[in-house]
Amino acid sequence: MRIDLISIFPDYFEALQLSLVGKAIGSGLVDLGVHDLRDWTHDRHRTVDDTPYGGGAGMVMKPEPWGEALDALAPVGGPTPVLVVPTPAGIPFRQSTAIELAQSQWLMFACGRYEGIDARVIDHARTRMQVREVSLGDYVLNGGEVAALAIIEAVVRLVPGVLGNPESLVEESHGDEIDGLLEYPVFTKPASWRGLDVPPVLLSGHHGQVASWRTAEARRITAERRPDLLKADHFGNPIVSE
Ligand code: JD8
Repeated sequence: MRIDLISIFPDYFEALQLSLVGKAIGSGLVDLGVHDLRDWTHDRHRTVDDTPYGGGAGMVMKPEPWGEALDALAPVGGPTPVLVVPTPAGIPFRQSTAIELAQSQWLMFACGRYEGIDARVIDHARTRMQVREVSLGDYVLNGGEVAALAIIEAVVRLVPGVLGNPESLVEESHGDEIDGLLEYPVFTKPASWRGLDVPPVLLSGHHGQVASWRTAEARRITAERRPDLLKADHFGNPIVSE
């Protein structure tokens, strides 16, 4: 998978060289390109922003540098990426979005700052490539970089060959494979720590009982913290025990 990132803070993405994504880059499963938007400015102040039409606080990112950057990185007539644009006005990013994006061969992230990117940049890009405006969640960040980092981690770990043991994908929270419940609690040695003991069923070796305990715990925690994830009955009430 090819991933390109465009930002005025390219150093933000040094973190991608670490851990699982770093290994995926090292093994060639992921080909990463990080680009400074200012490389597509032509004035000595390398200006990327200007005042908003219609007034209002803050500054807006100018369309020209973005247009030139996208033309340079995805030349017209050539193969096109899926342009991923993090924005608080985007469609919520979910595990299902990550699974969809992981099918793509080429992702390009347009990371905005200030009050956002001139809307014509996205309208123009839509004329020649798939564009996904996504939001990481209902809170305000100062730019798209952190969202891009989270989205890339969620997507790259789904790329075949990246996860050492793809089995671990099967049981995950929000995983579409199983029932979309939240994670059950996990434990490791020692069996007793500061007077706190691991639930005996987990030491029993009785796989059936362990599985039942884990499912019951996953349901309990989901009902407590995310009833919206639970299947609802005809009246819309969450179905906790099946
Ligand atoms: C991109 C500029 C800052 C946003 C004025 C603060 C995503 N879940 C999310 N929250 N915030 C973002 C996000 C924020 C961004 C940009 C994404 C580009 N900003 C702006 C509008 C209000 N400032 C996000 N994904």
